[in-house]
Amino acid sequence: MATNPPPKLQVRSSENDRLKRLKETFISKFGLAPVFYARAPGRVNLIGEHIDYCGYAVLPMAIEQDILTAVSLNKTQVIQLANTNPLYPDFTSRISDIHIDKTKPLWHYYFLCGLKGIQEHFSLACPPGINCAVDGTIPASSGLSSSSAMVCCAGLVALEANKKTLSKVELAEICASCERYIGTEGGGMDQSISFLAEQGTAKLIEFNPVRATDVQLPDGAVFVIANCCVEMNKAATSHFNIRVMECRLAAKLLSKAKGLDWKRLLKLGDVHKEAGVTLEEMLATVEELLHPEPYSQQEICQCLGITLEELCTGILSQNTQDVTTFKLYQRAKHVYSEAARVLEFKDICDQTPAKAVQLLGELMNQSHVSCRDMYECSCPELDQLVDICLQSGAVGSRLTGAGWGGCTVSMVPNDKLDSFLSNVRESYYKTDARRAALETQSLFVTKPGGGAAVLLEV
Ligand code: ADP
Ligand code: NG1
Repeated sequence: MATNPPPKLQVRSSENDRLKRLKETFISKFGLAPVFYARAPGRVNLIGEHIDYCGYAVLPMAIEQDILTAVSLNKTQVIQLANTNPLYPDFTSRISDIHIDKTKPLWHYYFLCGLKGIQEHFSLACPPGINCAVDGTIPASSGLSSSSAMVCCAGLVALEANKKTLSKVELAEICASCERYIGTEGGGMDQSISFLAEQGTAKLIEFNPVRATDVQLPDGAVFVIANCCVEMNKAATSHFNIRVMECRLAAKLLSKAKGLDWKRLLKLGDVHKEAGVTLEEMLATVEELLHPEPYSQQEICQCLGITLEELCTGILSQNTQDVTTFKLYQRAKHVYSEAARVLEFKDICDQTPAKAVQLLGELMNQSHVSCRDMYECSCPELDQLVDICLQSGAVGSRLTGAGWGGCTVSMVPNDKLDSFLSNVRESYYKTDARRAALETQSLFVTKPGGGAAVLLEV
């Protein structure tokens, strides 16, 4: 029996409107009642952006919005998916014919990632067929991890359908790996918090192996999410993977220049560990060994003593092989400085000095500037929204998640919350008809929510 598996909670669909509606959808689609439900939450990352895939700790919390599924099994070994959102068409396939196309991220591929991850983990020769209706409340492609919530929920559905058990940590690790079937080279933050979250506390998530430590956020302020209403689908573009590859190349160049085993090392965090120095010293090393001008493929090959063919097939991902220049200095500076900010944030939360809220806000602001200027993962709408949030009374505001669109997270003193919300509404949402239509789901206060669970009707 696995230790610390996701909980199985008892529910009554008659007392929960959303479950009731989902149950009705399920019955109308499949002609029978679901045998269990599963949910996995999205998350907001408070600080530590684009560093999980470099091996560094991040500091997210689960949000209330989630992917909720109703499930029954079938003996025909068919996977049948339906969705309450008409944007996402029904899908049917034989369970043995699972196919995930990296070039076109259709919604059901995220579900299939989770399913495939569990089937492969247990080498399941003859898994049962699954009927599943999905209902999601996380704004998609907005940095709140709707895709990982889908993968995690599907992983949990497959686990329960096959009567297997795994710990939350094992599930997080499997789901982080299997989401890569869709083509994005993510780091594991989203899947870890989706399984390991607990109501009332943010978490410091560390990797290799995955560990989660409670972080009590200070009284006196709340976190507010605001969506800039620009969507950025990570798997449909190469923005995200280019950054992962730039970090990988920076790790290789730095480790080669330092006489480390550069062929084995893939992450900036591993270079740091092997060098055995502080993060400040790593920042100085970046200044000394990398240059701010972009590196061409040729220069990288020269530095590493490899051919173009070896660079493309041995190091770069499929969708980054055509990229001609890479900014290594800027990306490494962001990663090492952001890793230090996460640790400072955690220390302040632990020690709660008198000015805790102010100090945390400053770290969030520094994080946004670094994401914007060094990592170049912001966009004009996000920058405008961050400015408006700060002018409206937030002590700190930053983009959250992958960026290039999506949400900001702001830390707002309790006594400024009402004026903050009405100012942001007026200055950002009411100025544009499309944004105004999306406002209610785009601007909201959030509190640390609980993690993924199987729900059983009593
Ligand atoms: P995010 O930052 O939210 O993880 P991604 O661009 O990585 O954004 O993934 C968004 C994709 O996840 C959507 O395009 C869709 O394919 C899938 N997705 C998200 N929410 C749902 C949902 N409720 N139902 C079906 N698919 C969803
Ligand atoms: P979102 O915001 O869900 O696109 C992505 C990655 C994370 C992390 C953040 C940036 C995936 C599944 N998620 O999150 O691992 O790298 O960007 O901090 O790739």
